[in-house]
Amino acid sequence: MSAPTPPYDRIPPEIVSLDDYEAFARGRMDPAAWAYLAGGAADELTLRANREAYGRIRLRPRVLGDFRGANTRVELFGRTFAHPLLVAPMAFHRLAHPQGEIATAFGAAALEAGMVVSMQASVALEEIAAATAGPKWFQLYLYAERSFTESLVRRAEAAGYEALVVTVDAPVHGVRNREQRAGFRLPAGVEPVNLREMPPLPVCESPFDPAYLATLPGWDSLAWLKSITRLPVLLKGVLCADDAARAVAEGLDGVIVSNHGGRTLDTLPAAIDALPRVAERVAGRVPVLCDGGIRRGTDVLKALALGADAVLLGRPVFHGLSVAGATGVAHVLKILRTELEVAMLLAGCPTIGTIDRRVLW
Ligand code: FNR
Ligand code: LAC
Repeated sequence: MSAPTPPYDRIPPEIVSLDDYEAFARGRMDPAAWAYLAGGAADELTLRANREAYGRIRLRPRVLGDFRGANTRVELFGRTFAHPLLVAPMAFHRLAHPQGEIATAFGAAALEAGMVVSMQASVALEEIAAATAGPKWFQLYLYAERSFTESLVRRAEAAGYEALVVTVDAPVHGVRNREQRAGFRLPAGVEPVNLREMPPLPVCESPFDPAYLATLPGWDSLAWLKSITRLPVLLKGVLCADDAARAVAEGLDGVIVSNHGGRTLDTLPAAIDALPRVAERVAGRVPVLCDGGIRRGTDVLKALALGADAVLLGRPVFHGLSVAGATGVAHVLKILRTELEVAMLLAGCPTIGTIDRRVLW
């Protein structure tokens, strides 16, 4: 595995969109690490669908609106965010940059973006939290065994994380053929450092091996988690309105509509296509967030119009990190935020609260 190319100290001026960042990042990362980052499950139909679905939605412009006091502020769990863009949890940022999640945290904080830190981060969760004052949430997977999870939750609470995000759509690694063909392995020096004390999961040929099945969490695991923490708990990886309704009924504090960036079960629908029914069922009782394929301010506007309270950005953050470290992450978020403002202005929406289905053609 080759080390990533050192980041630019000046952002190339021809980078003006998130896709430009992807094109620059592709040539800079090790090919196997790129396959891990960019790839999805199986034939990558869901990976592509996430983007194609946004492209099919048409916007409806409005002219000559009154925009005095216009802003992109949103409130989530009692905190006001300057805009509705958060960094999605992603493992191993050190694949893209020697400082890994620390650099990402600086970039996010510069743009006042919330950051969701992955349990599989390549830097200690305490160091990431301490690096900036920006708001951070902690993402984790649950297992039947609870004592390690409890210790992780206590660490996240002590470090100042403001919410827990439990990812439920990946109890098993997806069939990641691109990753397999590239022979991706973590390079020396990049590891999930927060999981050093975790009891190892059994190595099984089949996910139906009883030893593996014994590790899987259930709704009771979420009830338990709620019982041991006062932090809001969001469920990430919900596409089905029935699951979202159950989450609300179980007392969870938010849902994230996501197909894991097309990385788990191929041929799932695009996240944006699943969002409306989830949002309708949740009916404003808890925040609904959405991720997958968001690359344009117009995509953000569409997600908000179809019921999202905020959105998360995955791979483009990694691209920015690879190209120009913290500055690249900040620039990615800045591009998207400015595009969102342009789209809001042209669609006649001075505030996030005024965005609804009327912005759709
Ligand atoms: C992810 N994702 C993810 N999700 C999660 O809950 N925990 C994790 O550790 C990871 N790790 C991870 C690594 C990499 C390299 C990628 C690309 C993605 C999924 C992520 O949070 C998010 O759902 C998607 O990336 C969103 O789609 P886009 O924006 O990448 O299209
Ligand atoms: C992934 C795991 C880490 O998507 O969630 O690669």
